[in-house]
Amino acid sequence: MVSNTGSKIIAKADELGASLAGIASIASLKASPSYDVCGKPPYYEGYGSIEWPKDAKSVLVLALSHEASKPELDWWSHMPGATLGNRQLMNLASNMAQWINQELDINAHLVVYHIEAGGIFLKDSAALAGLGVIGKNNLLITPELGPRVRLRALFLDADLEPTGPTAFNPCEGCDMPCRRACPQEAFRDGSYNLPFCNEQMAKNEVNSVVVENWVNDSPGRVIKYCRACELACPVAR
Ligand code: B12
Repeated sequence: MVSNTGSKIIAKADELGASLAGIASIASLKASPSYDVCGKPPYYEGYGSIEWPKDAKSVLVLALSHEASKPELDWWSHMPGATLGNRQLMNLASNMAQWINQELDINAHLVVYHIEAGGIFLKDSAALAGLGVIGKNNLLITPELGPRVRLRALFLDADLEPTGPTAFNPCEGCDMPCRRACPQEAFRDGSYNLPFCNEQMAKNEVNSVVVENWVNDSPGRVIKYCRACELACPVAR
């Protein structure tokens, strides 16, 4: 059961344009697999020790649909927010924070994107909030939109009842087209290998393209980061 305050928050997120929303506790995030590997070699030394605001007790996770038919939402460029989808999510998060602060007397504050800058593990948060589960492609898979979502979050200085996790289990019995689709074979060892994935991201950066009619009808240079493991997922397609 979601608390009354929690359901009001989720209903408001829905009204303001979130595709999905849910609540997780900071305590559960501190017990999550990502928290455990943070600061540790071989990949995550750069994150250092994680410090989140000490009054934050819960996180509100917001998801926005990134359907394959709207690839431009995901194109990265030098503009505030970097992608059109992330700009929408930042606006949504900021409108939600304002509403929660004013209407519910709960202190809500924006979470930065990057973990090393004080951000949170958005996939773990979303899984703990019951939006979906972490799939074989190492992405959050939701029943409604598969992995084709982008995430943002707010810290809430209130102990709200979590909305997850969920028993959804889409990868069971799947023959993993996501893993076969990877151009770098980043799953060749049976789990996600970050350096291989990073090689693909670096290639995508070198191959940035100019798009006509980008922001304000002007041409702009964009990076189309690889989404192969995401777009190959059959869930909700
Ligand atoms: C750094 C980063 C990258 C780096 C490194 C990726 C990585 N996996 O470490 C690079 C640039 C390579 C990258 C690539 C991609 N990324 Co990225 N990335 C991030 C970022 C900023 C941090 C991720 C991170 O370091 N997490 C912490 C580490 C420790 O987690 P992890 O290695 O991914 O895996 C942990 C979890 O899976 C967890 N876990 C496993 N099982 C379970 C079960 C439960 C119950 C729980 C709670 C947790 C859990 O344990 C693992 C660690 O042991 C997040 C945004 C954010 N603030 O979270 C976006 C994010 C994860 N990326 C995203 C996306 C979409 C991508 C790409 C598809 C590229 C693209 N076009 O955007 C690829 C996909 C790669 C992949 N298959 O994982 C989305 C994911 C959306 C989704 N549906 O899941 C995010 C959330 C950003 C967003 N805008 O919404 N990314």
